[in-house]
Amino acid sequence: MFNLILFGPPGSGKGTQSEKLIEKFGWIHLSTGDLLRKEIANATQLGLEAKAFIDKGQLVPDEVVIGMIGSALDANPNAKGFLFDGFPRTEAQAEALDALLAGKGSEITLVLALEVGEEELVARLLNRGLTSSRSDDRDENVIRKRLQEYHNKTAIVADYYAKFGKVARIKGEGTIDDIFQSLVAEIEAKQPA
Ligand code: B4P
Repeated sequence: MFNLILFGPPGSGKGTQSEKLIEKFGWIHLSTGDLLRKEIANATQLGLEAKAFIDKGQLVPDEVVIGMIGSALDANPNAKGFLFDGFPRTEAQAEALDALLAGKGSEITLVLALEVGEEELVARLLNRGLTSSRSDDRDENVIRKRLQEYHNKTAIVADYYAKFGKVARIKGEGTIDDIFQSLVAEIEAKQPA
């Protein structure tokens, strides 16, 4: 089983590249952002609680997202691989993911970390906010809070996996297709096509 984490700050292209990668490799796409937005759209109790954090640019509590990922893994017992998009976002989430995968006799294969400059990230997210229904993309203060959360709590996740030699850093600026080709090259080096 190939288990890929697509890592990077908000707006680095995780969602964009994930769609292309799952089409090419046929893995199950697990985006905690998408799962949370589905709960919000369905007005569930979990969704209402998550919305309060997301609208302030804060991370949702670990136990909520870990529970969601655990259920999604159990729901796909025959997957040939998983693409984790926007998860893990804290060291506690990374440890929980490792334990969940170990329980299934598996592990993280590769972490691809997209690197994009801060002002480019803000510009991309504000631009998406003009057309999407995402409330967290409309206010520059909320976007900057998300970036601060990333620096304070999420950036260390790449260091955590680097200790195991699993991280490749990819330049996330340029055309979507060029970045996609760089990601594919790293994946195929681990798993010949
Ligand atoms: P996410 O849904 O994960 O959203 P995101 O970090 O903003 O990135 P996304 O993947 O959507 O954007 P992308 O870079 O593809 O999280 C939203 C919120 O949910 C978080 O703030 C948090 O509150 C909560 N949450 C989610 N997971 C959590 C977890 N594990 N723990 C706790 N809380 C969690 O794209 C951005 C824009 O850039 C798009 O408009 C795209 O078109 C554009 N773009 C992409 N590539 C480009 C390129 N090469 N050039 C120009 N533009 C590009």
